[in-house]
Amino acid sequence: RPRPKMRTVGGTLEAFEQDLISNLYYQRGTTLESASGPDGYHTLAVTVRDRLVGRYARTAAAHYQANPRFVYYLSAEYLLGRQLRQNLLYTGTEQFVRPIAEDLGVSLEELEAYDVEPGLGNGGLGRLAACLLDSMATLDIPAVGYGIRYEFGIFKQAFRDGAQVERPDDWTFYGNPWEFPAPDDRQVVGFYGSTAPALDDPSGLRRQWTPAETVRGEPSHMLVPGYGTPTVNIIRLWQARASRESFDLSRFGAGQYKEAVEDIVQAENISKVLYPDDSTEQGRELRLKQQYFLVACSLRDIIRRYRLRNTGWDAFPAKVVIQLNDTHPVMAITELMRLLVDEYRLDWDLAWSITRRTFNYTCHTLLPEALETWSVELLERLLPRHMEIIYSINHFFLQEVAATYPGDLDKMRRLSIIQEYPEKRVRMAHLAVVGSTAVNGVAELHTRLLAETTLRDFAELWPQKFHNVTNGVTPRRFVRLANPRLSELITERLGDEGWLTDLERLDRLAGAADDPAFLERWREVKRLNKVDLTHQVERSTGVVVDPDALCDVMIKRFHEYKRQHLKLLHVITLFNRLREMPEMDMVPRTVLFGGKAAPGYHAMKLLIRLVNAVAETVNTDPVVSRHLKVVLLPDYNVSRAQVIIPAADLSEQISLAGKEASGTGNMKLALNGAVTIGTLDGANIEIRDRVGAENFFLFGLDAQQAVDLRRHYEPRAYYERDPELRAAVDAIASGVFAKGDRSLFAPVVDAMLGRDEYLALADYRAYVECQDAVATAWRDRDRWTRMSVLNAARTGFFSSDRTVREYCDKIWRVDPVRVEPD
Ligand code: 26Q
Repeated sequence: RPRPKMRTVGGTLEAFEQDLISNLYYQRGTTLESASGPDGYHTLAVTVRDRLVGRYARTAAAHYQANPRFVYYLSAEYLLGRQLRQNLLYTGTEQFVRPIAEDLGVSLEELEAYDVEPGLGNGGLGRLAACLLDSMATLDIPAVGYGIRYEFGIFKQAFRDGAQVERPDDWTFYGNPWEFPAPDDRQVVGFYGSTAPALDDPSGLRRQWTPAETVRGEPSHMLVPGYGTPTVNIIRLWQARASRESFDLSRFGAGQYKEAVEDIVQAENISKVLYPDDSTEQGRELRLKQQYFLVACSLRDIIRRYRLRNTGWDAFPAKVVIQLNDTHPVMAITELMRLLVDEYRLDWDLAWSITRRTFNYTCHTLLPEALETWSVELLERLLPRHMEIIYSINHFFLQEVAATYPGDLDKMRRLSIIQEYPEKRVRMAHLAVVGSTAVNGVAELHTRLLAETTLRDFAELWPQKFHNVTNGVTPRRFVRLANPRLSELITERLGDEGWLTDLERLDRLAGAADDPAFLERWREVKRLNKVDLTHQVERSTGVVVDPDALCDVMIKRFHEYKRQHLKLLHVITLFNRLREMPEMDMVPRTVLFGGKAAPGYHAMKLLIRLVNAVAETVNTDPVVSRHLKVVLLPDYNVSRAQVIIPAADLSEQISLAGKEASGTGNMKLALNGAVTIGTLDGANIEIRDRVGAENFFLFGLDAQQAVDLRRHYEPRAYYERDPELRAAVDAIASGVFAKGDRSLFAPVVDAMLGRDEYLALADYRAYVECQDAVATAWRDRDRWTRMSVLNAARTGFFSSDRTVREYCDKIWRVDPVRVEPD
């Protein structure tokens, strides 16, 4: 689709400068002479932000006028990344800021240092939500994102003696200039209490819930501008506040100050902190409270918005489509039923029909331990009415099942929303599938495996419900903002910036892969990006690295299935080879790790210690360190990703096949010209299909082989058969990385030789040989650069714009609404 040319709401440079001075004076209460760094940052931020407000107002007006079908994206997590640069880009004001800042004797870089990243998510799922919102706005899709305004986001990671230590992320300490509080739209949410029959309901399906505790949800919103369009959508974040009754005046009067505020503290704890678990279920009461809090506030807000322009309920599913980002917000299904049946007095059947037509569910995992379940006992206590509703939903659903499969009790047991043994629990994924119109996986393999394994019985019962929507990433943040040098080169070659909103145009770069002059410039861009990264590495770790070395990166949460330990075995193998043959001609490499481990995930925290210990040993070895450097960059987050990704030569995507739902870092790296070494897992498969097998380093078992091997797997056999593998494992066991202490890393060795849950030893030989092929390819500079160019040229498919179009076509059936231009 043709896009209008980028519009500037920036006005003139003079007007921008005037607004800056005025905002400094009236918003910060200070003057140019006495302004501090934070004053400068906040002033710039609100001045840029204000240029989006007009667009937002026009978007809201256009939406009100058109009364369109809206997408409501419900997600417990958003990883938006820093806002300043993005908003400068989207408003076209970056051009003003440089000269003005120069005049004032500050740099944009200095000011940006105060721009805090809202870390309201763990990893891939939260970042995907942010990419989809960016693309929805860019495609003029009427949409609102709903989430939680955690007071503390994902913890900050530091290392002490190589071990991960966590510090709270007090991200709003200096204030957040990007959000608008909307206290008028607050909501009240109940918890606990009891239920009773509704007086006039013979069916018994309508009941009355009297909560024992109430909490207020206060919304604020952040602007989500589209690129190259005046559309500005919002993300609405809820913060828990004590409802007015919580302040116990009688206690306060009696001098019991602590007791008087106890309920306030309780209530406000709900949105206090993001749970830092990635892909492992942590069934905590407070977590369930968070989930219900998000859902209850958001649904009331959705209904409020619906009623601004519509009456009755018949049109509800036509005007409202709710997308559930994994199972975290699935209680929304139950809550909508409760609102419709108990509060708005609709028939059960009508309410159920409306509900099922309204919701869709995206699944992001295959790991059984990541499938959320909540104990019936907890639900009965915290949300008694919702538990009753779940029982009723399940009752009617199982009637349907019994009609389809008469007498098949085993099928009923497997499909049931309630798991009976070893204790009664609610399976949130089952509730999600039963209550949704469409269910989707996030990459082709993932969707296939969902339908064949995790959700097989459902896929058999309702095949038409299942869809694939392969993930994507926004090229605005992950190419244009992260990699301005490459962006300029691409724009120069393609003639305009159209690729930023039509990423498949990158395929026109393929011709340039045979142009030696272009290859030279491509290499130069990569080199300059590597120099930038080198500085950051040196600043944060003190390690000096060579910008001409192969930059080998593995950036993602630490998790066993992702197999950082397999990468480490390769590093140790290179170390052993260099120790054995100091004169060998090895390709110089910098191996960069980045990622956090969940604070309670002890195996991964120990692995982090080991990575740091290996890094220390490698980097201080006079011989080895001439060819090899190993760095674990602390506190990996979106901002750091934006520095690392443009500098990467090699992208490590080495999860055990069948475990990584999709991956999105793989896409960001390929788009920035990194070549992938990877398994046939998640979206790696689709990346390889597009870039071509000759431009992708494939190794390892496929998903079927992994399943087969696991049935009679003996990791020790691999250890005994392969001398290099044995040497690598023995090195860990020997204590060389622990100053001779053989016990410290013994659990890592035991896990490898004992169960080796994710078959790292089975894939080791193939991986090391593939890495040797990488090194050979690297020596041929033009060959490598050609591969790099072709990776970028052929991965335009992985734009989240394409992902959003697919959601629109297959699931949402929404149309864009154009907003009046500036
Ligand atoms: C659940 C219950 C209690 C506490 C925490 C959680 C929890 C939190 C976050 C469970 C899972 C997550 C995050 C999952 C996630 O990020 N999944 C990733 O989603 C990406 C986007 O689709 C995929 O690309 C990745 O493959 C997938 O791992």
